Amino acid sequence: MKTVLIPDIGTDEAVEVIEVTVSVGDTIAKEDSLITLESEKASMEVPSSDAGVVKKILVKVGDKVTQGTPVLEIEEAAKADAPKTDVKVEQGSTRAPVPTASEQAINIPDIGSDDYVEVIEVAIKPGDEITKEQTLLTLESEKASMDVPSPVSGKVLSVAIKLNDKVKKGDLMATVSVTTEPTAGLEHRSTRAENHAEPVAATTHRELETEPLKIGGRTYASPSVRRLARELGVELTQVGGTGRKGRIQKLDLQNFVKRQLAGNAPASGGGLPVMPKVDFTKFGDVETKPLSRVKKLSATNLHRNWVNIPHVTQFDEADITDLEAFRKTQKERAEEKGYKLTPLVFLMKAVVSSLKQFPEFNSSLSADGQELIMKKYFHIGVAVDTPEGLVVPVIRDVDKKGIFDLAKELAEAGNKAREGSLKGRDMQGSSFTISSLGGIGGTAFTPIVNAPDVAILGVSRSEIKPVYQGKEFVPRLMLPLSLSYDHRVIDGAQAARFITYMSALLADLKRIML
Ligand code: CAO
Repeated sequence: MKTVLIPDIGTDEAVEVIEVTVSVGDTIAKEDSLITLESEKASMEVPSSDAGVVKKILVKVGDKVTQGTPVLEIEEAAKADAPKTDVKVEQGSTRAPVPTASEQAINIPDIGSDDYVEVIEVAIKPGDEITKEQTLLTLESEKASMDVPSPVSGKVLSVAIKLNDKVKKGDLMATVSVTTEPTAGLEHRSTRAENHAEPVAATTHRELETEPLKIGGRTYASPSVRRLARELGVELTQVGGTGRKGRIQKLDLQNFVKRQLAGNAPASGGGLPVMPKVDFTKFGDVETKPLSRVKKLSATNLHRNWVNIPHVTQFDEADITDLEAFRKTQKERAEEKGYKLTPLVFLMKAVVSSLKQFPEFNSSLSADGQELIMKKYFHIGVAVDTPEGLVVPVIRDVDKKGIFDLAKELAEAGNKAREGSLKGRDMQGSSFTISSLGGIGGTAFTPIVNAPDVAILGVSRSEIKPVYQGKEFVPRLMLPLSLSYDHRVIDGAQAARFITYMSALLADLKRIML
């Protein structure tokens, strides 16, 4: 057994794990990406130093790691060469004329390698006013992308580097007329002051040359673009990249925001009213906590869905007295195998039967809103509550699976969600979503449609209620259902038929088991 450690990531500071890209049981090759890290200045993928089978994952999303932190335990495959961490040496760098004594030279900082690295974005031009820490350019090697921030504020006099140049530590980037005191530790020479930018974390972001950029898939963007996207609340998977290999550039992001504002602004102009900034300390003691990455991501999605989709929620109650009696007879069988048989698996089956009966509920609206894309598959998203926030793993082909298989898959997906080890693809491709709060409580709620789905079923806690059956009130176990739907696709009558059909199914054990 071998423990894979975090390699030198170019900084001693702890960096956050934002994605775990492997699972226990995966067979990995040397240099396969294991996790993604993100600091203030860099995002980076950590490649495996060895090949083998993953036996244990020792980090989770949200953990802070440094060089030497154990990532995985693997059972080693055949001994392989050490990973290649160097970038290719290509042509020499472009050099500019030596600046005059009144000018401040800014050089390429220590980038964690002595080799030449390509300039993939130049963010300044002569005449620009720049501030300290502003990104001047972005570099990219075979395995790393990094922003180079300015160590000073001032006015750019000349730019010594152009797009696609190959540069290395010490090369002149730009000359600046400095308006603030340069930072301590700058090199000064007799004829000029030479100013090295702060070293940024060297990254190991390896790009898959053959994989085109996909909506919902992996996005390529420099740390500064990622930061800007976060500040603007833009999900990068929504933005088309026009850079090399689909890389999202600052201009792409700006154009995306402009388009969104133009599209969403009401006829009267003005867009959505902005929330006021409130100083809560005026009212008492407060503590400010950062939102988790999962919370920030789900906040963006939920807000987008809330403002774009005209929601209506239809309520009903299903009589699950017989179903519950049956579940209790089967519960132990599932527990012997190590998982729980909850009402949720029966609901998944009932949902699929209802989707077959009412196919519009198993569709998506095309991006231009002109067509309905009818799905022939039945992949059900299940909202899972985790300490980091809400995630929605997708259980595939529910129509083809029995209740015990579904219970097992649901338990595995829930565990992965709580460990933070779900991969992007585990959360994609749903055709309908269930959000069950039945294990917690409450009588009803109005879930937000999980676009591009067109409907979502909210489930609350079942309760014994008196139900009038012909001559008398009879105690029955009633399950509250809340069906939210996109009113552009589904009419109220259809929704009422769907939920009535589903309630009837749940009340009839024989039909549901078929
Ligand atoms: N009525 C009564 N009891 C219910 C119930 C219901 N509708 N649903 C579940 N229960 C019971 C279960 O049977 C279980 O009891 P036992 O252990 O005695 O069998 C208990 O409640 C706990 O269930 P659970 O929550 O662990 O399991 P689940 O399969 O019902 O749900 C999961 C799994 C992952 C969906 C759930 O853990 C979860 O995270 N729910 C929150 C989802 C959420 O946050 N949604 C809001 C999103 S915002 O739209």
